[in-house]
Amino acid sequence: MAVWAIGDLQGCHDVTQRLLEKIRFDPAVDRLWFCGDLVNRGGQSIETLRLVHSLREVSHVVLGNHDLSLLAVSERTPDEQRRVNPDLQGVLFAPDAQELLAWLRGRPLCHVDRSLGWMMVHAGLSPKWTTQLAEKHAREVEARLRGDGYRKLLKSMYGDGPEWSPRLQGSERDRAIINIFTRMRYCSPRGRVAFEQKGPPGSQPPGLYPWYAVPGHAQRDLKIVCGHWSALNLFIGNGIHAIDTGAVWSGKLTALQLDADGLNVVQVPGRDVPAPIPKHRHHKPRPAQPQGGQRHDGPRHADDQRRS
Ligand SMILES: [Mn+2]
Repeated sequence: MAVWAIGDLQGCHDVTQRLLEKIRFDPAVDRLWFCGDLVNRGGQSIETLRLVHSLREVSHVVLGNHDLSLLAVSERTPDEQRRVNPDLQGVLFAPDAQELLAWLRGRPLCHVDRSLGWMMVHAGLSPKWTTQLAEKHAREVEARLRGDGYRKLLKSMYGDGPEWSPRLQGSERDRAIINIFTRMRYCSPRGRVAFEQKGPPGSQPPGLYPWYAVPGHAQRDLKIVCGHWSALNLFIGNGIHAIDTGAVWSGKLTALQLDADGLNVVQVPGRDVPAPIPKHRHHKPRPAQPQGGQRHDGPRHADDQRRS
């Protein structure tokens, strides 16, 4: 029996399969924690989503910014959906899209196992958030994502502001919570997220800190495993294990064993080519796949780049 956390898949299905083989994943006894961004850019988003969905009884998944972006696009008109990149269109126009997206929308923003001693989020926590506060705020948004008003939430979630305050209400509160859980890298001591800063620590302007190293941040009683920040690479320190090692950017895909006594990290090489910019998509020969309604010939816009 082993519990493994796995970094950002980003539509890299074959890489994910190789990692599951390398850790000898056995669904009869082992469990998986996926730290979000299952889709986008890897070219195999629909296959990746089907794979994780097929493992849903033995897995926990938290939502990443790319997953939420896919959900938001899925509520737009077919004409608008044909403007996103072919990888996401492969999900949107798949025959089983509705089932997969309904399942994805039901995933949480954070997952906690207190007996195991771990919390999983995609990006980060606000400086003042304990693990208990983080859970509380995640549950607020998750209830709305699963409720009747989810379309409104998906429409209003875009935007960088306002910064988090416990006094926020309505859609501004939801947006601030979503931005912290799914887009955070650097922030100010007061918790203002610096969305434009994506480089490794040391590259940020004065007054900004990695979210886990903000002076005076809340004490946290669980270890935190997260993804999202590929420039950070595999980072272990300050109570966090960051495991987005850039599989989609020809880095690695990382598995971290959560129930091991010592550190047990298993990695496989990521995609063998860097992800192309959308209009120069790499056409890798792949087995035939169902073409039911899939469109790969529409105009291509860098829609997915907005929330990288
Ligand atoms: Mn991300």
